[in-house]
Amino acid sequence: IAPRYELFFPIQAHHLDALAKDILAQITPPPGETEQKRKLLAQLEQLCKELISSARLIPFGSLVTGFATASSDIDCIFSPIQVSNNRYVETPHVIEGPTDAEKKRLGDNPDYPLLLAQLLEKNGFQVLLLSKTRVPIIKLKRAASDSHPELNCDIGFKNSLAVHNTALLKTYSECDERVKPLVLFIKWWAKRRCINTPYLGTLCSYGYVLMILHYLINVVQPPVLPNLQDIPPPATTHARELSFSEDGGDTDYFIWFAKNLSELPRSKNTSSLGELIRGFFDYYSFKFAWGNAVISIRSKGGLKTKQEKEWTTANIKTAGGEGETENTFQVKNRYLVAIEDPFETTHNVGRTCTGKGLNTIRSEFRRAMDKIKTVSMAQEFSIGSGIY
Ligand code: 3AT
Ligand code: MG
Repeated sequence: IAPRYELFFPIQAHHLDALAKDILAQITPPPGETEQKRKLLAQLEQLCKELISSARLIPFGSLVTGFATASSDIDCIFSPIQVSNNRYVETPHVIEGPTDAEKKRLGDNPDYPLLLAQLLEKNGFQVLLLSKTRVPIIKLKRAASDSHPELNCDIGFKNSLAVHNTALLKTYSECDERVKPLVLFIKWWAKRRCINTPYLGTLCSYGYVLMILHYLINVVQPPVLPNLQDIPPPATTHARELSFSEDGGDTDYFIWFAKNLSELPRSKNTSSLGELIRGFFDYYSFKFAWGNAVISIRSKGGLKTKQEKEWTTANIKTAGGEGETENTFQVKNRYLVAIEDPFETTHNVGRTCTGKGLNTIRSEFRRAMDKIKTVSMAQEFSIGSGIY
């Protein structure tokens, strides 16, 4: 079957290209939507200033990277207050914190997320405050009306690394015009096939983006993307651009990546979007070693092994209560899907995937490959079908 299968490839890619472009036209947010989301964020920021006059909402995620689909939420971080060791403290390096008068009005160690949640609720937003998460999150919703569109927004109280990984993703997207459509298409497919729900055992959007970047940097030949983290920083680079350490934390994250794209050579790869989509599905269906490999886009070659990273079983320690011994739980699921965060290298972005989730993801990849083969042949005979 193999040679025949290869023979069909140009036809498959051609049809897939047309299909992907058709879908992209439907899922790309209408013109002005990003602007509208930014306006909404500015309005929300204005409300936050009622709490602290210097308050800012710093966006990250798909609103900044450009990987937003029409249904994407707005992700942002509240500044200048963040949570640190269960206390609310001023974010380091922020020039303006609460004024003395504001501190006096708010009292000692105020519960900022709660105060902000109350303020937003008073202003007509549907508010859900998640305070049991590692860092509190306010989930905001507002239904569409004549005067405003629907709003879905998450406000976090600490996640400064997300601002850096967002900048990395945005820079990769600016390296080559095929990155964004490929990401949007795969995100659309993953959402539609229900394998993009971390809390139900599958992978987050960010994980899929890292899988795509690994494919474009290390797998497809010639590469579509350079490894921006593998380019040495110029000697004049400021220490602030090299490493970042969270307030209260003792880890330094190496956050450097090349940003001056005009100095990098253009990719020699001339593949169409359809060819890249097919190659992506093919790689994760048949070639990627799910059981043993760790995706590490910051490393040369893009892969590590689970043994090398000691990502086999995780031991979770819980402090025992008074008079009790400490308990250690072995968590086997933690590294089933292993995707190293490009900056926080101890963090597995794929940790949300359960055994069942992994099986579903893998069979969805193979299903997509099957459909790609069938749809190409079907379209040849004008039967019509889709990979969805
Ligand atoms: P959507 O368009 O909202 O689906 P997105 O790119 O905004 O896609 P998310 O809302 O899932 O993705 O996440 C927003 C950002 O938060 C992306 C990344 O900078 C950070 N992030 C998300 N999940 C993780 C994770 N598991 N580990 C580290 N950073 C993460
Ligand atoms: Mg988002």
